[in-house]
Amino acid sequence: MDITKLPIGGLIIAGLGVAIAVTFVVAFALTNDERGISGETAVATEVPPPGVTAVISMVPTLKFNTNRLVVPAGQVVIEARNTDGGTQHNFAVFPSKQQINASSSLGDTPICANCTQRVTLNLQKGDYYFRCDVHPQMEGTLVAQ
Ligand SMILES: [Cu+2]
Repeated sequence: MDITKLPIGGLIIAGLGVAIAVTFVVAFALTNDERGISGETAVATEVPPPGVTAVISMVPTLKFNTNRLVVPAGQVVIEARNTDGGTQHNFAVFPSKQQINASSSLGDTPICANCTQRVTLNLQKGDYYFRCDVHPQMEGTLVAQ
C-alpha cells in the first residue's frame, strides 16, 4: 500500500466534488436570473462577501437585478457582478441623473463578461444615480442612509 497516494487521491476527489458543486451553483444562478427583475423597486438580495457593503448584479438581458440599492452613508464598497451572458458592462455612480459626465463620476469600473469588480465610494446621506455607461437604460438609484 502506498500511503502517499491516499491524501492525493482524496484531494483529487475533493477537488472534483468542489468543481461539480460550483458547476451546479453557476448553472442555477445563470438559469435563475429572471426572478426579481420586473419590479420597479426590486431589492438586491445577495449577501455581500467580507469587505463588501452591497452587491449588485448585471443579469440577462441588459438589466441590473435592482434599480434601488441601499447602503449606509460613509465609505462603502459595492461589488458589481456581471452575469449577463457575454455582454460587457460597467458600473458608474453619479451625484444625480442630471450630472452624468465623466468628471462628475463618483466612481466607476468596467466589468468584462462574467467578471466581478468593486467600486469604493465615500457617500454622504442622500440619493445618487447609478447606471451602466455602455447601456444607459441600465440605471437606478443608490441610496445612502
Ligand atoms: Cu451595460
